[in-house]
Amino acid sequence: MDKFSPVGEKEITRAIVSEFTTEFNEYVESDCIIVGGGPSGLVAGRDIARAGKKVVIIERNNYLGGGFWSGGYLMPKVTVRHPGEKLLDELNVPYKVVSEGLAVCDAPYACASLIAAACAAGVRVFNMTMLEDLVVKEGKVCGAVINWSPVASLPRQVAALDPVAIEAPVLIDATGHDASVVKKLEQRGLIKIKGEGALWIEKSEDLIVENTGECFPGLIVTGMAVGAVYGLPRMGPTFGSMFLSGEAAARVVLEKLK
Ligand code: 48F
Repeated sequence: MDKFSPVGEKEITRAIVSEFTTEFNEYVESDCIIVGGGPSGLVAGRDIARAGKKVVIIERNNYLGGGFWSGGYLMPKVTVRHPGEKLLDELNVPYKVVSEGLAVCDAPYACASLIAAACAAGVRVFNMTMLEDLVVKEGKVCGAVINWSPVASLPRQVAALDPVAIEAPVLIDATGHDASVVKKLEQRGLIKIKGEGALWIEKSEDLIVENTGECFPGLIVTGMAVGAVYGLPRMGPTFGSMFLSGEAAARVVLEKLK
């Protein structure tokens, strides 16, 4: 049996620190910052990176995928209404067509495949990183104020640790139902969030894709955050529009970066 190389603690620590800081330094300025690594953010990131742009996802958890790991009701089966299965085909994720226009697949298989596709395309990820605020200059969003998630959630009197900021000419709010990025603008009276409507699957998916786009100069909204911002009906445990909305967000970003 092969023996492990005689590498010890200091080499391992240096490898982590130097690789991370080199990459962080490089991505302090990027073409696009995506906040939220759920299905819509991952699809958007994959397409933007594939176009050769520098894109970073900031994610408050230590894992990507958001609500994509489970289908609904603690059951890891993802439903996708037509034409959303196109993405499953691209990712080579097996699925079953259970009725006309409705496909079902395994959530962990689909989620892991999408994460792998985004990483393979060149998306960088800062995990355990929370968006605390936005950089807004001359009426345009142009950066994200970030902190480590555990620090950001501590009370101010315990950890008055200043965050840092990273810059990009365009940001995406892919934070799901919370619309956490747009909320930062609302707190300053710069935009009004309507809040998600009641569940209506047949209506919501098309509306989410149609309304995906720039909601404030420099800020694109995608995925369930679109529903929250524009008061669209919730769509429940189905994911096709998350994929198509992510693709639509990427197209808007690439057009703006031209
Ligand atoms: O919630 P999430 O999966 O958003 P999505 O891409 O997809 C929604 C579906 O998963 C599901 C649904 C469709 O059936 O209704 O809910 O719209 O992923 C959002 C990600 O954003 C992260 C959060 O941890 C999650 O991984 N996030 C939210 N707020 C912040 C954040 C923040 N302030 N900073 C960093 N990450």
